[in-house]
Amino acid sequence: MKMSKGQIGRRLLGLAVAGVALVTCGAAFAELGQPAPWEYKLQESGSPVMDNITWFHNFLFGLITVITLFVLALLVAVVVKFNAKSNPVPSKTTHNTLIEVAWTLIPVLILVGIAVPSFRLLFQELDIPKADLTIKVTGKQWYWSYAYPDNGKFEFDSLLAQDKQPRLLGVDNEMVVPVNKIVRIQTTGADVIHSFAVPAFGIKIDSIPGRLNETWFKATKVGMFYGQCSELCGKDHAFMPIAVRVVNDQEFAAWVEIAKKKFASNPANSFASAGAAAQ
Ligand SMILES: [Cu+2]
Repeated sequence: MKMSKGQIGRRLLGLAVAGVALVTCGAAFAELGQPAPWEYKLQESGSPVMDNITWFHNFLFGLITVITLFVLALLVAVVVKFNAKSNPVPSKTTHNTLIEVAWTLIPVLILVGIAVPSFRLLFQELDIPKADLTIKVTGKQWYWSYAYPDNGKFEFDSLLAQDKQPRLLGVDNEMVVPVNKIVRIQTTGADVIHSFAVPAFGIKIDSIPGRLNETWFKATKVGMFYGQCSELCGKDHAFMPIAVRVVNDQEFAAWVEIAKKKFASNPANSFASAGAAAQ
């Protein structure tokens, strides 16, 4: 079957329209704070860092699409115009100063254009602003412990709850944080290396025994946000989810009061055991 140029053009246009439709409909698959069926994009953002990660991802994706199509067009032009049949007497040209300067300079400019937002994002992730609240996260085989040293000093374990939804993400005791507050996460490992990751906040940081790593997030939406341990840490690596409940200030204060009492005698509570040892 031979297609005219017009037909090819129309087909390409159709493909492009279908692609754009797919990308726009992708929003329908997104679910705040957790993965969704048929999702193929980043999770919906719930923090300023993730806003920038999403922007940077889309920017690079657009750029690489344009570059790939450009290279494809050049290859097609070479194949069609310069094959032995349509171009029996090849040109003997070996140099073209203008083109050589251009194909050196333009990629350099593109890389500089990528480097600027890339470094800006790196600094935003690594330069921790003044925190409103610090939570110490300890990765253990195979669950997490959360300590709140600023808010009445309590610590508790967070284990996978088999009967809770979403499946394999629900836990017995969620981490609770106030909305629009800067939360500093300090993390370490109690046994092996784990990794504390919550996609919607744009954080992923190794929890290493004997080291204290830091990261931060500012949750900008209330709701539940889920993550998982992201470093292979043993047989139940897949069963130590992270569940973060983002609430308003009053709800957070109320939860702190309840948690202080509830976890006061918790054997996991390092503050309690430190107090007991001192007596
Ligand atoms: Cu782990």
